[in-house]
Amino acid sequence: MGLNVVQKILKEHLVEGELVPGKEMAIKIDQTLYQDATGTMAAMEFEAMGVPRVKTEFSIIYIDHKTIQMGFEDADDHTYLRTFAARYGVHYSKPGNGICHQVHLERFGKPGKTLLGSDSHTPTGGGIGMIAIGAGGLDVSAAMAGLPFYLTCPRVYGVHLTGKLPKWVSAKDVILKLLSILTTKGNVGWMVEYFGPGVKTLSVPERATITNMGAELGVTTSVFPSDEITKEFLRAQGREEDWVELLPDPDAQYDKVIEINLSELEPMVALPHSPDNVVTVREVEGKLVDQVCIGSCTNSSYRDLMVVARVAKAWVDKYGKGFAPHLDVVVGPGSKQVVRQIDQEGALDALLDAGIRLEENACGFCIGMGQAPKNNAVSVRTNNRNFYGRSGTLSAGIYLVSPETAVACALTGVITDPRDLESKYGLEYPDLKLPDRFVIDDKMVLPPVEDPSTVEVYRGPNIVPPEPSEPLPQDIEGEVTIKVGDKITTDHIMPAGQRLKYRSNVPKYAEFVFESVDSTFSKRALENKKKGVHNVIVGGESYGQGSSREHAALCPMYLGVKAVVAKTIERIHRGNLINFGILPLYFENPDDYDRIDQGDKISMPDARKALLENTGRLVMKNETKGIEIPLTFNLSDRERKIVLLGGMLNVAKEYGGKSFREIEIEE
Ligand code: MIC
Ligand code: SF4
Repeated sequence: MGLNVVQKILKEHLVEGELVPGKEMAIKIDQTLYQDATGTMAAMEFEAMGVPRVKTEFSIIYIDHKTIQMGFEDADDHTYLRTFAARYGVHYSKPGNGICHQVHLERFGKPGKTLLGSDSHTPTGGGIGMIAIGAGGLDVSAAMAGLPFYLTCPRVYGVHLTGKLPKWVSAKDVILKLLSILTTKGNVGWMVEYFGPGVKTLSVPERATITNMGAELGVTTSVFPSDEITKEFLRAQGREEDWVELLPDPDAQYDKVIEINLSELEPMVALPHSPDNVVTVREVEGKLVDQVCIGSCTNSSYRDLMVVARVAKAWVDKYGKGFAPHLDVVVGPGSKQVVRQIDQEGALDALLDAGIRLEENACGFCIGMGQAPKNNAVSVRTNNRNFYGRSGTLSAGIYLVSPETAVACALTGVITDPRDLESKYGLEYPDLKLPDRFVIDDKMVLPPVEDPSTVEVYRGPNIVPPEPSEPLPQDIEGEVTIKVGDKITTDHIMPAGQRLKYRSNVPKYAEFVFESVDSTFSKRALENKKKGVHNVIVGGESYGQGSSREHAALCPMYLGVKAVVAKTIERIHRGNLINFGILPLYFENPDDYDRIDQGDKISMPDARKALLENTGRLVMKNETKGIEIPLTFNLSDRERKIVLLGGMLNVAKEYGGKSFREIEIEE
């Protein structure tokens, strides 16, 4: 039987297990990336592994998240990462060079390779035919140390693309459409592969927008084939030699096929506060807009900003006025290459002329690093997440759209279907071609030094290495310290924005766990810990969706959380919980979620024994209500050992270098 692209790359990289969907397998990782918000903790974890030099083909650290630098912390962290990189054989992309996923696609990604990144939007690399996966920092560090990456062998959704996008409709509308079909729930253990005649109508930046926001589906990654269009893109980046052809076999199979006819799509928008809350722009048109933000790793490419600039210029030329006077239009380009390229073509000037606020080439507004909108604002953005509170203003609503829709809203001041720019305002849709040669300038990427002994790793006062946790106790005895609802994201658990500067300092950052949900949580949990009372978190569906930040497990671990009991838990977060010794448990009967409340005293007798014997089940006694609630767990042998030992930090400390098969666990 023929293979699809996912199977081809996985087969080529398989080092443990088999390609049987649903089973744990391990793959070799060729490339890794850290960014600065997850990278400091991951780098400390790498150092704890005692490996002198990275063992991957290529590893890099990007400084793009923590660039606001209000205080010494961020700059201290950058210096730590720069010296760490030089010493351990890692490339370092300086602040100002661009957003990790955009730069990686332009300069370093290679079709057919595997990439593991400590950021959930690493799947952007799927736009050039890589298997690019987001994971917790510890997993990425382990890959840098030469260990394979463990994952569930995926089932594959084949998205069959036919037709061609109409004018004013773009790649963002494709992924919003898919989010409306598959939603953010229930896709754990799946990958997405795009195939069919529509594929060749999409450029690499468009494909990358689609694979980038595939992260919001909760799938492990998304991938496009590597074809002539990929080759053209790499040639324009001066790296044609990195191209290999990678197409599905003619008789390739998919576990489920989804049909999307590109010709039938129309402009879409994800309403607050979830990326799958998708309707057509027509359904909400006319709503007054307070802010428009264009950028983020989803939509900040040359292609995206050129479209915005051309449309804005046509408007200014025709009507003699710029963006609507009452709103702010923020543009955050994806990379230095993008800025230089659009500048050479006069598009930067056109944007400034229409009245943008130009942001640094960084994550910026997307992660709440500045540009918090006004109270109750309608903020229209081209990024990928509109989770509650993420923009920095709790009462604001974020509307996720394409660059075409964003510029239409910026010009008219209300939510506008961009097709109206032609039918009502007489503008033409720009006919855009990617350049034959992009501006190539890697001066802001520092290679590692030849002789590591010449580098001293800088550690400022903000760098506080994480403390390992204790092994899993025999009985879990404590309370439900917090009960939350469905779709709790890692932004709810561990806020970013203003709090990002504490990413390297767990005791300090832990003060903000669940800040936007219940600001008393952290204090209550710490008091319990001091009294020897175990903390348990109860969640609903899709607990831990969104970002890869391992702090959403690491800080709860520090506060003495021993277990999360939920209806479902998302993939990256589940991996992070295990890595930090927190037991992921599921309600056997989802209705039992309603039989437990915050503050209930609970116990899980013989929890350790259940794991040792791998029973797959244990009972939670709700002492307050006098009832028993059956729970399940589903852990591989490797994962059980990690949880029993209290997390990967303990494993690395006590068994560094040993394979999991050799580790014997005491009762
Ligand atoms: C995000 O988009 O939420 C982030 C910030 O890029 C995160 C990583 C982080 O929290 O540092 C992600 O997507 O993994
Ligand atoms: Fe940065 Fe936003 Fe992309 Fe995350 S989603 S990497 S914060 S631009």
